[in-house]
Amino acid sequence: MARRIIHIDLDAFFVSVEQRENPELKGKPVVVGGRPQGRGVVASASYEARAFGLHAGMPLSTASRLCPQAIFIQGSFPKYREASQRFMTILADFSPFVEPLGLDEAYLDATGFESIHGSIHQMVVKLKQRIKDELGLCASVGIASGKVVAKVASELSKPDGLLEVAAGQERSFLAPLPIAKLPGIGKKMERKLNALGISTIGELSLMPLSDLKSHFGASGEVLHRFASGIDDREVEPPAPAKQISRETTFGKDTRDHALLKATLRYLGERVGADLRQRGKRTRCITLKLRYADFTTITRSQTLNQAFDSDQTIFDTGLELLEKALSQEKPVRLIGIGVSNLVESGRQLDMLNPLARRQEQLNRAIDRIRNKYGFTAIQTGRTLLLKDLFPETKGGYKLQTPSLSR
Ligand code: TTP
Ligand code: MG
Repeated sequence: MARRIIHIDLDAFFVSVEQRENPELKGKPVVVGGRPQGRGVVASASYEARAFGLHAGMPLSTASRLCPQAIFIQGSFPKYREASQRFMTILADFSPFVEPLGLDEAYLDATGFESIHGSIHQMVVKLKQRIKDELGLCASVGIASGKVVAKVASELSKPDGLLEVAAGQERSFLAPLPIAKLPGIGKKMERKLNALGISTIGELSLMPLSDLKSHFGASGEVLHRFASGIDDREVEPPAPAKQISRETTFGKDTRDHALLKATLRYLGERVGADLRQRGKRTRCITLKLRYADFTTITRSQTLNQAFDSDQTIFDTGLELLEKALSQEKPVRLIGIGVSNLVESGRQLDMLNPLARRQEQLNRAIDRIRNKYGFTAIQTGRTLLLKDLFPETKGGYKLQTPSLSR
């Protein structure tokens, strides 16, 4: 059966999330990436801003010179991560074979799904509509027999596009396009190929394989296949997480033990929620501290029984923290993680009434948080963060958005 591979990518992702929240920004040149006086670069530019030559990676100072009327927004990563998770959840409703590539992009294998939706085209129309209705975002999609052609097609169809390349048309679809459109060809390779007189993908596909290999080594062969529209790489869903962690850097280095413990409790609860959502338990807790002088330590503890309760994550983390704090150096970063994950066979703790009650409590808290937001219910320990950080539905907006995985 001919494969049908979908590549999907959200349009101007960070900017579109901001526009959804603030409709006044719609139809205007908008840049996410910080203040124009700052030293940062453009992360995402609206299509109106792109008309002025703005693009991702451009220094903000250049961007504001080229387009002084652009609206610059600092952006908020947790918000984008939440939108990304919801995007991936919608994709999972359409195919069990989803390979995410970063936050706003994925491959789906839809081979054989015509029978469910009428056609793959129809399937994608429904998919795009759900993303619009539920997320208020636009996606562009390419459909082809392999990943490379699907990706080129979605890129070419932007914004709000849908482009299907029929089986057998891969080579002729790619042929007229400039070589820079082929994934894997960076600036350096483009210059080298241009110097060899190659400017289109069609010309590249006609280059003798031996020439390509002598210029580019092993990648010459891949280049040859991709330029000819041949790509039989599978869509690979990600391997399950081996560890889950969250960390944050403080706005100011701190020796405040109450703040350190409250932050540890909060980060531990985030880890616990993630752990339970994945249906896992852990046996190993790791604490990470980075001091003001940038020395970093990690301390781990392995327990006899696998567990998934916030209380045990925190109690173990706190024990490790208290030992580490004897060092009296100001702390720059704190993090907590769990590893050694196992599937949570339910009823592990049926004989232990305290563990059973903790489990029930955690599930009740998870349900409330999923419905009303993370900070809707809090333990006494984390209340102190209320005065320090703004709250969002996803949780506290910490000083640095580096709640990492
Ligand atoms: P992209 O999909 O490359 O860009 P985009 O979604 O803004 O625009 P489009 O797809 O319509 O061309 O990247 C997705 C997000 O990743 C983007 O919104 C912001 C972030 N990003 C950066 O932070 N830095 C970068 O250099 C790039 C390319 C993206
Ligand atoms: Mg995008």
